[in-house]
Amino acid sequence: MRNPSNRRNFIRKTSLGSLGALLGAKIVYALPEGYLPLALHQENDPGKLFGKHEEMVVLNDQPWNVEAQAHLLDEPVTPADKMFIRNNGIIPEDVDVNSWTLTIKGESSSQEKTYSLQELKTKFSPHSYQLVLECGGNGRSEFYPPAEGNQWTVGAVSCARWTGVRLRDVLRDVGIKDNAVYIGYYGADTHLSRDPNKNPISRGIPINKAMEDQTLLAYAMNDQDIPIAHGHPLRLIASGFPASASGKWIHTLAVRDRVHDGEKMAPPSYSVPCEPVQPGTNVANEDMCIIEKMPVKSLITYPKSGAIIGENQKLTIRGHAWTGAGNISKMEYSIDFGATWQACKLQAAVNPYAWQRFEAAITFPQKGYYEVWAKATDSEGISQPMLTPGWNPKGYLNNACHRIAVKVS
Ligand SMILES: Nc1nc2c(c(=O)[nH]1)N[C@H]1C(S)=C(S)[C@@H](COP(=O)(O)O)O[C@H]1N2
Ligand SMILES: [Mo]
Repeated sequence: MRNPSNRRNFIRKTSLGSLGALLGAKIVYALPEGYLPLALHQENDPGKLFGKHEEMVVLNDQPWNVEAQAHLLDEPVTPADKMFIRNNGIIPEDVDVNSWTLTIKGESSSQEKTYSLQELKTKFSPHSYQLVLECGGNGRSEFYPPAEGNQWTVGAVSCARWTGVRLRDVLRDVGIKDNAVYIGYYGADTHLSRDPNKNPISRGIPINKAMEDQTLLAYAMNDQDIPIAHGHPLRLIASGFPASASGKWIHTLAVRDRVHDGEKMAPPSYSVPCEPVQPGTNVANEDMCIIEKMPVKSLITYPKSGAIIGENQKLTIRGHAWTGAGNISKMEYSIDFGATWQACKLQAAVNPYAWQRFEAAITFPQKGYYEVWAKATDSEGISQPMLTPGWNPKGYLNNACHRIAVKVS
């Protein structure tokens, strides 16, 4: 495993001679004390550190928060290099697969039980699903007044193929009490303050979500070990909920007799006003509700916004649509700012909580500038709004229609 922070310490302690060796060339003039040759400043490059695609956008590097752009998400299964990274703390540095364990405990667990990774993999049957993970704050940059936090545009969403064991199977093996209402997770990442007694985040899911077929303790992504930035060697996957419920680097799960009370579980974190409020309102925590189901949403992943086509040429657009429960029943596009809508071809989901591919061939009436808007409707009959919906203090759940610019010339 790559280990950026050990590397940094090594560089700090090392002599000019060995820095030269790292560079592959002699450093001719002495560097001032504490200076690092620019050529070695790759610590802030998510491409080199995490193998991310060069068009991924860094929103923050302390902690790492990196988003995709719409056109990078065109593949049906998101590859690791185009998957957004959202961290609240510092990525664990020394992950040893051989000694990693998962402990299940908590007041509503019938016993405390610890499994090695090997035990999890051999004792329970494996299941693979393509599962959408979308950060609750995806689209935050559109809210006004603005909300603090990472200014995600549209790229904090992915749909990879996750493999693991069902959380339900493990919970049944341990035994849970009748009064169990919530599962809380604990991961191995470090709080930004480096205080070992603080968790960067410790959220969870209600027991009925924990019992679903697609709720996994995953040890593989796209048929490989999970990349370190995404939770290697074990993460919870609870698709349909904000991705903050899908804890990375999981070593402990607590079966709780109340809503889990870990870091960033209680309002205002990952919560919205229970009743709509006017933009800019100060909302008391007791008037906020924890987000569960994510809303209906879609993304045009081809072409990239700004496409230019010739007159009389048809434009094929495609993308994905998803929703927090049920499925997408209708997908439409508009080239006249929503005055009229046309149907897109829509594929069924390969499994619950996978995104669904849509496609359309568009004819434009004459030369000019157009915007193509896409709108999904889910099986509950709920559609995406054209405008940024329900302002909320922390800027969550923006599921407004995505749009791209097209010029016909
Ligand atoms: N241990 C741990 N799990 C975590 C987080 C974290 O900071 N630490 N961030 C959460 C949030 S807010 C999101 S959106 C997803 C992001 O998953 P990804 O980085 O694999 O895309 O992980 C979630 N799980
Ligand atoms: Mo998130």
